[in-house]
Amino acid sequence: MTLFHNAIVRRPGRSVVNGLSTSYSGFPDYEECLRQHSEYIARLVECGLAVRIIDPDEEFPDSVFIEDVALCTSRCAVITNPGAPSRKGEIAGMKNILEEYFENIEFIYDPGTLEAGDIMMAGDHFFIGISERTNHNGAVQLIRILQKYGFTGSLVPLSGFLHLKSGASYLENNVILVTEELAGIKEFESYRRIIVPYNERYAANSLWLNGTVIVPDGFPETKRLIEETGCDTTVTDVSEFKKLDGGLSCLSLRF
Ligand code: CIR
Repeated sequence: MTLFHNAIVRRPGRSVVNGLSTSYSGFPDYEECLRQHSEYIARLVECGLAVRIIDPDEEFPDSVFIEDVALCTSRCAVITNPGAPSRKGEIAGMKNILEEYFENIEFIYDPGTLEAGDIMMAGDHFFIGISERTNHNGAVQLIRILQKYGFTGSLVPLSGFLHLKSGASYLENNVILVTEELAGIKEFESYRRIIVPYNERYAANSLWLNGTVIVPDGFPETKRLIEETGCDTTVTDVSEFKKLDGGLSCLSLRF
């Protein structure tokens, strides 16, 4: 079972209201984003993580979704190459920060693109979603890096999801929380799958941290299903980030 000790989060800037979105639920409110972000940090702390908070980067509206710019494993960190043109510059500065925690830092290079929301870690295996943001070249580069450190990786072709973890989360102990669409895929066959009801599919992005699962607020059936697996749950409201297609995991790097 993976234990998590650290998290890195980036405060939302005022520009967050201009983040990428395919949702028609309106612009997020900046003050409410800040409030929800603070609440999210409190949940991480309650799960036993030391949280490093980095300053907002106004130049990049989506930079609060820090998960996408790096993969942090127990043996190395990988700085990604975001597929969204407006997000590429978010990786600046990440090397300096991650060097404080990791001896080994790797990179994904053009023409490969990769956003770490597409990577689901399940022990020493990493599932990599092929999406509009992560291409085959980026995924293959990552698999080679992972193999260098004794890990394995495999591809999960996606359609209809921004990222793999928009539709699936690993809850440790061989359990995957998953949407109906992804529940039947061959790659997940050997796992116990907990299927999120269609009207709660946003909650497929929940976060297992040291025995507790953080669930987005407002998805009671998913919360109940997770509790049935024996995990504790806690909720946090991320409704403002949902307006930007962001889920719980997107808001932090955890290792
Ligand atoms: C984007 O479209 O890139 C952001 N508005 C949302 C990113 C969400 N990140 C994630 O699921 N890991």
